[in-house]
Amino acid sequence: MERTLVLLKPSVVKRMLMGEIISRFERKGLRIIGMKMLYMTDELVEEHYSHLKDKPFFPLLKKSMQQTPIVAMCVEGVEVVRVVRAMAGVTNGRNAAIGTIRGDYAMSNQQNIVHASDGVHVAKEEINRFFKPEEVFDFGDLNFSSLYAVDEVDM
Ligand code: FUP
Repeated sequence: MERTLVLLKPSVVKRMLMGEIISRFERKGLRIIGMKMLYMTDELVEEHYSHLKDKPFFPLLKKSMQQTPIVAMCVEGVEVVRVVRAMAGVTNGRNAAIGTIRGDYAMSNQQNIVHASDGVHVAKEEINRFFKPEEVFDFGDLNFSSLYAVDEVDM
């Protein structure tokens, strides 16, 4: 089953919205199969946002990601990469549709609540960046029958 990486950014921790954001993924029917709180080191921010390291806003972005620990989650579901990106909404919270996470909780481009992997290949890389293999758990088909039709899951 497909997996993706979600980060709850420091603004979520500071605003005490962790439970609220996590519950949105659970309510959707996505399973959290790995979760931890950690400080992003300089190296981790630079690797994670390497595609942005030459942008003028990178120092500010880096600082914003290091204000508090973040919460990293490995989330599982059918087509979960696409579904979670849709749940997150577009990058800038002011432009994100109401009903999306960024649209409902963010007024900023940078303080935009969540990071979500933007492709299946990228998701694998990002999960490995934040989790050791033993920190991601395989629950098997626990409650798939209440989440999917039998022909939608490949177990
Ligand atoms: P996304 O995939 O939606 O997280 O968007 P990007 O990878 O393009 O952006 C990564 C982070 O850079 C986002 F958290 C927002 C931040 N950013 C800025 O701070 N300023 C900008 O002008 C653009 C992006």
